[in-house]
Amino acid sequence: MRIHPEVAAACEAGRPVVALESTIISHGLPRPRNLQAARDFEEILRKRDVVPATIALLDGEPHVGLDDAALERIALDDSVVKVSVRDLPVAMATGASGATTVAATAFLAARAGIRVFSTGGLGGVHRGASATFDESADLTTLAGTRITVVSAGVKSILDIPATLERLETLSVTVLGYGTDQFPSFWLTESGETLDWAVPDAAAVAAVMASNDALGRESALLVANPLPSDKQLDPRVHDEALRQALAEAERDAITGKDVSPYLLARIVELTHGSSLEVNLDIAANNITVGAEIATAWSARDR
Ligand code: PSU
Ligand code: MN
Repeated sequence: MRIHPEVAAACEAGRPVVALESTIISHGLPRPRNLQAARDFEEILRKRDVVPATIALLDGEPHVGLDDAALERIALDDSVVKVSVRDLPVAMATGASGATTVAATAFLAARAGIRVFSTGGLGGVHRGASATFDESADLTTLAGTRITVVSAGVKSILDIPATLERLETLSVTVLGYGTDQFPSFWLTESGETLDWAVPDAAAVAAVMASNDALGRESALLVANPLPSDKQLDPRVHDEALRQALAEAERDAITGKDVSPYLLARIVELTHGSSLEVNLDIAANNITVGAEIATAWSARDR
């Protein structure tokens, strides 16, 4: 694993670092906007004196912290595959290049000593999972990985109540950030209420410290909704979702292609408005990730 010197130095000194995933860049956002977004995400952190660590696999080598040429490859190179944790050993052995999912990013970030990771939306339990067994490895990986993940809940393409049930089963602590309402990514609320809400980043850092004191090797999930004046129009959302789900079924999309397919269709069906909301969400989660990493680093010393 190659840790960028800037990231290694910050981790060593206990300065704030936030990990970022790369599947959102390669498979979650359309080109060429994805490359600009990848650069913007890192800039949000740098402006707050937080070191960004975008994670990906380049020519079989896991990289924690990418330079601009690497960001460009992840964003624009067609040979970049989607890599979850189980794909890592094969991709490494065969020299493949890949963009890491939430699961693979969390796995590598934790091994590099990074404590905070911001993403857009976590994977979860797909609709119809009781028949297909399609549940993202994001959930089981977080159950055994000591990292704090900031996410705008999970997308409404998933079964949200089932995802929350699985997080409970897997003993992943879920904290609402400034709210007890679990978001559904493009929408501020999902209708699901959480047991725990925290007011700010210092409160998240306190929970991280308690989790460490207990010796638990499991993730904290910070659910961070977009303010309601920035959410996608719920009517536009509901119609696009209905149609995208119907088309995925018609086209018999399965396995790891399901999430990218639905995400791309929803961008098209909302004429790009879901994309703008998606970018706002990622920026919002990265900002909160910066606050948490900063609060954690202040507590550390
Ligand atoms: N959900 C999103 N945007 C994404 C993804 C999920 O709202 O970009 C990506 C993430 O990288 C996540 C992965 O880890 O899809 C989950 O894929 P799967 O359901 O195949 O595990
Ligand atoms: Mn899946």
